[in-house]
Amino acid sequence: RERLLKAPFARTETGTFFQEQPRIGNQYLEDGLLQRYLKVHLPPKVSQDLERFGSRVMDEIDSLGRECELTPPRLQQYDAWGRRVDHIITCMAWKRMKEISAEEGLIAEAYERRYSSWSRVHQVAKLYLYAPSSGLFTCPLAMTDGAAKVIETLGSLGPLEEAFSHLTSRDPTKFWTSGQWMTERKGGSDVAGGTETVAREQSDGTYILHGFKWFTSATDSDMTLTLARIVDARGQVEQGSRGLSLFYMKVRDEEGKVNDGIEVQRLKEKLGTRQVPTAELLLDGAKAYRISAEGRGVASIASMLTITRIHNVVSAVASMRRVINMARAYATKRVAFGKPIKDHPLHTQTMARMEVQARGAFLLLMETARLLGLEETSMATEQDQDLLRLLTPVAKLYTGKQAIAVISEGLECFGGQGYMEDTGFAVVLRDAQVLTIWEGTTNILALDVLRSLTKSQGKVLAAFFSAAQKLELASRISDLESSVQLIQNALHRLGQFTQRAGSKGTVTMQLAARDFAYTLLILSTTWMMAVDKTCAHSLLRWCQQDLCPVDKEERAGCYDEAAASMDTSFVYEGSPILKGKL
Ligand code: UCC
Ligand code: FAD
Repeated sequence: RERLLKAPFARTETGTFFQEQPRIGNQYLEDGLLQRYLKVHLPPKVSQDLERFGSRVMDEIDSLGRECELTPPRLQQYDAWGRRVDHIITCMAWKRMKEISAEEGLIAEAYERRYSSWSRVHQVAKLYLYAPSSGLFTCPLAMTDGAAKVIETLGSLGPLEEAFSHLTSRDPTKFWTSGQWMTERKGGSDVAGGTETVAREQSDGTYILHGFKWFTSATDSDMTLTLARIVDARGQVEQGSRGLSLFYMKVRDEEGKVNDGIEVQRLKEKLGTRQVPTAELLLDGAKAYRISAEGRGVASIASMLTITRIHNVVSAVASMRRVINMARAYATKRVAFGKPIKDHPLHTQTMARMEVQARGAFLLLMETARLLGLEETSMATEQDQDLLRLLTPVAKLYTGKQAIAVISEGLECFGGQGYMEDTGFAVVLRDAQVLTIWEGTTNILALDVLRSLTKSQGKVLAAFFSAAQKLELASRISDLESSVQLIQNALHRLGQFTQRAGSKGTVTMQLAARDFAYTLLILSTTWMMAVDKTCAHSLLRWCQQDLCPVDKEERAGCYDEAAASMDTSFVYEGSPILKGKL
């Protein structure tokens, strides 16, 4: 007879320890800096609204956001009987996000202006709580906000009146989202060189568009703004920026069916942002309304770019904050070498370095939103407007880079679990990578900073130096004397650089553009930290970095024309280009 020592059908034993999971709390209540900022500037009603919304994000929205990631959109091109339908199928959670966005007034808040110039800050604070749990519904919201802004700027006449009321509605049954179709196969940065889409005027004053839009995010949207070249009576189009006009187009009919004249070629297969349906679209006779003067397309869509770039900053800052908050929760639960990892000073130092980046970026975001609010309520001084023009590209380009670095470090705070798909952290890193690409790459935004300087004939830079006087506040705090000294010194070096730069050629200026933008960002963050007196520790830490990289690089000869040709030999060593084959 056989003697059984163990039951033949027992469960496998995998041990008794299971790590307690870090959970999302009310992100408003966990954010001391946000609370302090709002309490200073906005009535208590706003704090109450955000506390309530923080609970809603925690209890309802966060799991919907996860569902959006796990149930990505798909494209059904044909029905069972072979008819072309181009149906973009999104999950219930994504649809629910649209309703929630309307209910919470995530766009409406900015246009109702209940809190006058501070309405933008209120809206941005809400988006900041929402973004990391939104399943990237913030992407269509950014473009919706941008479209509303363009319409408000141009004047909501004719069909735009209806569009504006839908875009800014709090009624989920009426709320519309918008797309922003600027990129074609030939180029997304160089829109003027890349746009091949043509527009033919019809007898009723509308246009039909023919072209191929290479990237169109949130293609489930109700409408879009897009660029095209008008064909004149001789069948000619004007090339370059001056040939581009801006058009408004309804994307689907009342039943949600894609309009005739729009064919969805395919959905993009992306590294991240998989929650968002991003498609390639063929426009083959799509009906549209011209909404800018002829040839003023780029200039007219610029106000949309300002808004979407600020939304990009919201996403960058919010995802840094979320990863840090989750890492904070984890550090109290995870034990290593006999104690919670929060009690290992090196781990806390790592988190402090992330924290200072997130705080700096947060203050910059709020300052940009404040300036935007002033501009929209006609309360901005000329200096405020110039500063807004400067800070928008600077903040977009820098916070995108910060977010990738901080989130990457943040994942490491969870050890191997940070790398696992099902913990939900991997998606945050994947999604952050796009922040430096869409709405203008880092270099394109750095060049936009130069554009703002040239176009304003230096007024924008004067506004920057004038705002730097806020540092006075910090100089009165004795602990900060040495930091203020470092900052003043860096400002002086920057001033000297800009004087020298006036006599330099285009190549030098382009080579310096990125470091110049970084310098402006690093220095403007210092006075924002100085204004918030509770940020003394942040300021001390922030000042430990090189405060004027553009000066250092220039002294090292990095912007000389000779450096450009050396870079070419260095980068393309071994490439056919240097062997004269290309
Ligand atoms: O990526 C996209 C959507 C992604 C999904 C949404 C995500 C939102 C964030 C959500 C977070 C979750 S949509 C595609 C975005 N594409 C870009 O950003 C394009 C990048 N390229 C540029 O930014 C270029 O600099 C261009 C295309 C804007 C300009 O190129 P040009 O042809 O060289 O332009 P010009 O000739 O220099 O400028 C034409 C006019 C000028 O005005 P005028 O004619 O009055 O002198 C410029 O001053 O446009 C004006 N302008 C601006 N004005 C150009 N840029 C600006 C600006 N930033 N602000 C004000
Ligand atoms: P390119 O312009 O070819 O740039 C390639 C590289 O060259 C970049 O590193 C760039 O910085 C660099 N470069 C180019 N010119 C210069 C210069 N003068 N000096 C220095 N460096 C330079 N677009 C839309 O219109 N609507 C959308 O909804 C949309 N959704 C998107 C969604 C996703 C997920 C992604 C990834 C992109 C989306 N885009 C959308 C497109 C996006 O805006 C473009 O990809 C972006 O603007 C860059 O354009 P490009 O891809 O043509 O790159």
